[in-house]
Amino acid sequence: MPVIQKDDRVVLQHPKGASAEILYYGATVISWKSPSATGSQPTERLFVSGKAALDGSKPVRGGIPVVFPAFGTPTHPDHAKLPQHGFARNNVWTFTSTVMDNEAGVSVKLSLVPTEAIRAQFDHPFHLEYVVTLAEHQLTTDLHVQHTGLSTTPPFEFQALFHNYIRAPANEVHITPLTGVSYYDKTEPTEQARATPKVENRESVDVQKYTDFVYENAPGKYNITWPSGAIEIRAKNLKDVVIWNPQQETGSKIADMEEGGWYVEHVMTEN
Ligand code: TA6
Repeated sequence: MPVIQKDDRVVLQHPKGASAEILYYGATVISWKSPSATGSQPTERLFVSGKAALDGSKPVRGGIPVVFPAFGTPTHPDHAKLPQHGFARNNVWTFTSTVMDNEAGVSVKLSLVPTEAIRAQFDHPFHLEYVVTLAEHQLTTDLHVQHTGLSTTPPFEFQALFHNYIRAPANEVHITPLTGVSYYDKTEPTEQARATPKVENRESVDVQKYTDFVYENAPGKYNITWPSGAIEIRAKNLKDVVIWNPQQETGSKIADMEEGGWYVEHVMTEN
């Protein structure tokens, strides 16, 4: 099962048809195709906007951007110089190695270490290693964050998440199980309302309206279903989950967001 290194990306191919493409820029998975049933034609599982930049000029609008060390607009004093969603998604990672290449699957490792530009935004000793593993019907993404300083070097705080853009008809999806989970509604008009926790009382969550909900201490295993498909997301050591769909109201204000019913669902953790 080849691992094909190209100028700007690495392509993983599975003998039973699945494939994945990872841009070195942002270590962004920009394609994951897998067969619904063994032997069927592989289907693209991720959404990448037709207006997305893939040339490293800006974070990719779609796929699976890696968000580190801050989620959203930085609030921690240490993160004051960081861009929205941190620097992992807008820096070029290094292809480190092929980790596995056999019948079970193919797996590659990419890494990111502080450059001068990163240190100017985040002056802490770290080493990120990102392992992406493609099996016949599954894609696994593992982010390893290492503090590389001496024992006397102060620790650093971070948030990390996978900002998954799932290819699904936004107006027909249902996400479970989130009933009873506390969440913050970022679509609320005032800061106070956005900071006031709510409790999800619906049996399943849809994204037919503009949705930007941060669920805390969520189950860690999510079923996303729609009339013609489904996907399951399992999150390990990622205690929160964000459900975001800009819909037309907000999506039209995002320059590189393609019109049409897409939504993003991603999982995150606070560390
Ligand atoms: O994950 C949801 C979110 O935080 C939204 O609030 C929206 O900002 C989205 O991420 C996309 O952010 P971006 O910086 O990629 O435009």
